[in-house]
Amino acid sequence: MALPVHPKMALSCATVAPLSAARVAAIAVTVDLAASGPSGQTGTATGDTSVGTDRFFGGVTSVRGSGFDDSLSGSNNAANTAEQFNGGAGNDTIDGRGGFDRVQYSSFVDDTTTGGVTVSLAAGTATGDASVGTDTLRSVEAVRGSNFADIYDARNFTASGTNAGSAGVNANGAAFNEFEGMSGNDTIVGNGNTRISYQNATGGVTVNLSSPDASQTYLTLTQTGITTGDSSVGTDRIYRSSSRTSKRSPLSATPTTR
Ligand SMILES: [Ca+2]
Ligand SMILES: [Ca+2]
Ligand SMILES: [Ca+2]
Repeated sequence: MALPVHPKMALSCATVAPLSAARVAAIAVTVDLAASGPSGQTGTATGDTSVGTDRFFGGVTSVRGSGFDDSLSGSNNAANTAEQFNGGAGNDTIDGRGGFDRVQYSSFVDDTTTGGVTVSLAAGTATGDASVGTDTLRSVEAVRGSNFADIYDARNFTASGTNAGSAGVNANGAAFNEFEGMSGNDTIVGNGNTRISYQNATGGVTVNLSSPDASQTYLTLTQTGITTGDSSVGTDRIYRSSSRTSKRSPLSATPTTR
């Protein structure tokens, strides 16, 4: 026989952690991973009575927002670490602050992203269907896409501008960034310091950064490279601005450990 759950207990369980609370929040949440306070507090999460005011004391590096318009802010995390943000539905504002910060649109656990996402990294915008909304990105350097066909455009992504990268720049001033397309046939435009990632693929991938195909276009760009893999990857096409004079690949081959 199932034991009755006291309403107070149910509410308490739902408000223990900002990560789980966000799933049941009735209104947007504001999470700040750098809201220091008494007794060593390192961050806070606030919302309506479905969330309360949660304080945490270190060790929080990932945030899952509510289905509403959330405000999620990171900290100045150290080199070779990453902070991760999953805004969910709603028009979210995500500010990674310093360090390497990733927004996620993948359906890793029980997320419900139902369509592809279009990311303009320099402009700091990520748009999708109602399961994604229109998100504002600030100091965000990495995107984990949806399991659908995403568009990732990192052209003109530098250490200054609307969405400024804070994980280093190369000699041309292009800020380091990363895109992991997950499933779906994704479209990728690098900035000359872009890493493409397949770390969650369920099989090997074949990447050819020099595979031009004039029949494949994105806006005014033609394909310069391609990745193929199993259903966890799809066929991802890589493009480079036709106005570029450099023969450099738009994608970085420099291994890093972020
Ligand atoms: Ca949200
Ligand atoms: Ca950060
Ligand atoms: Ca994808």
